[in-house]
Amino acid sequence: MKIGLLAMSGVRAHDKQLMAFGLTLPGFVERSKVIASLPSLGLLYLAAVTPDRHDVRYFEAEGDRSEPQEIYDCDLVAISTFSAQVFEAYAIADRLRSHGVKVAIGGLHATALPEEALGHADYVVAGEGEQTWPQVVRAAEGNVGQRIFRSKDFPPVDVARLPVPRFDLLGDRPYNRFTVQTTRGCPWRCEFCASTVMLSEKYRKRPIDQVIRDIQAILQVRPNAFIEFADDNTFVDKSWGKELCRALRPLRIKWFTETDVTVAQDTELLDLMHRAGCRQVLIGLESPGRGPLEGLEMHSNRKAFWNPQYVDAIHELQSHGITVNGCFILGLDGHDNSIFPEILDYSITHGLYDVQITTLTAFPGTPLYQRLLKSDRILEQGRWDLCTLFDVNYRPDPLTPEQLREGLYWLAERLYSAETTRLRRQGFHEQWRQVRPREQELLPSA
Ligand code: B12
Repeated sequence: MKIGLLAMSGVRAHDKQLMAFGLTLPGFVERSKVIASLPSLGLLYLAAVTPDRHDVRYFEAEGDRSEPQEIYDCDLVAISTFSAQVFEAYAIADRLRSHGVKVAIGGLHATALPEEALGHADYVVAGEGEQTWPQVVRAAEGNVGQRIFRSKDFPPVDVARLPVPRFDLLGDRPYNRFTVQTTRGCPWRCEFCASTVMLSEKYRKRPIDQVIRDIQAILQVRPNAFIEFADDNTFVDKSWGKELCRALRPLRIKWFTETDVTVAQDTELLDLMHRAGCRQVLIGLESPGRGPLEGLEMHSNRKAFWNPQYVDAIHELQSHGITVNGCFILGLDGHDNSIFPEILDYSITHGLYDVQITTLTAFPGTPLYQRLLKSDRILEQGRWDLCTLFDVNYRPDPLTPEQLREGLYWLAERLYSAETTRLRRQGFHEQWRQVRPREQELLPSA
């Protein structure tokens, strides 16, 4: 069979005012350009487990959100989608199916709402795809009718036996970053989180030699690739993290990852991370003060417990030459109008090199969604297209939706202005300069 893998690309937001000015600010544009061009790692894994007898091609939905014409030559198309662009994905699926192309849909949204997705697909996969996809392919070959495949009904995916994602399928598309996973999942459970924790309960670390093998495969197709670890939380296990960094160092790559604030407790790890090419860590700080963090991490209230470490952690990381991308969620319970100037001030005072502000978003399948639904706080049910992390689709407390929106504009305009960006980054350079003279060999080359 001819099999097409279709990724939805780009960044989304529906709020016109935000699009008109907020998202055009230099700091935001810079980050969206960086992230908008990532290929879909999930689909490249599916390609790698597709039986050899099939002809597999990778596609991306076009800039105008439609599918490329060549995809109509396929017998089966796998569409990977998050919530924000799921209606676009469904529309593409409907068009393909009306032309006789079989469609399979998977990814985080289909995992949360497989029955909904089955309204637009021949096959839906809930959960990880490595074990289920070959069965989907077999079902399509045998003309089996519509079906939901749930990964929990198959043997669990063994991350020690993952194949090399088929980076070679990407051709010469102009990606500036490539993703690799070193871990899957996260041992903590934040109420709002809709990442790979939804695919499997367990936190799993991959064998380090296989992570290196995958990066080498990327370097073969793009010798200067910047690597982004598509992990939820890389450095939970500090000794394993040190081994990972020791193995990464000879590759002389530069990389970015997402992790929690405890990474900063181990200065040996920070040294190794910098020497191994870590240029930025993204950390979910969520809120500058402790109050709104209470209860957010549901196992043992970790977010609130870690809050007093934030300032030292930012300083430790940045004085090791690793920039921090501090993420704040606007509209957590307890946030009032003072949260907007507080984040602005905090980001400048502590020299956050990059800052990400998003509005609290109730993704389907999350405990947050259940809680807000029960208390009648979702504004428009089923508006998955508003799950962009920028649009407001719930009643915050004590803010009104309008105040939250206005606050987001107010903060975005100031936080990402050229002047604030300069001030924030100056903070990083000062922290880094304090140690630089005795650490000459660690100087970041970019
Ligand atoms: C890389 C990334 C991107 C890339 C995506 C590239 C791509 N086309 O896949 C870019 C930068 C484009 C991106 C954009 C957005 N993203 Co993003 N992104 C991530 C990130 C960091 C990693 C995702 C990843 O690679 N996971 C690893 C792979 C292996 O897992 P996977 O894709 O889920 O695939 C597995 C299974 O789901 C399944 N599977 C997936 N698809 C299919 C299809 C079929 C047919 C089958 C059988 C199986 C299957 O099999 C795979 C292997 O097991 C996550 C955060 C995180 N740490 O996880 C956020 C995340 C996925 N993004 C998120 C969001 C909200 C967005 C945006 C909406 C932001 C915005 N305002 O625009 C946009 C969405 C628009 C879009 N085009 O998709 C949310 C999604 C939440 C949700 N449940 O919907 C996340 C979880 C971050 C968060 N803060 O919550 N993102």
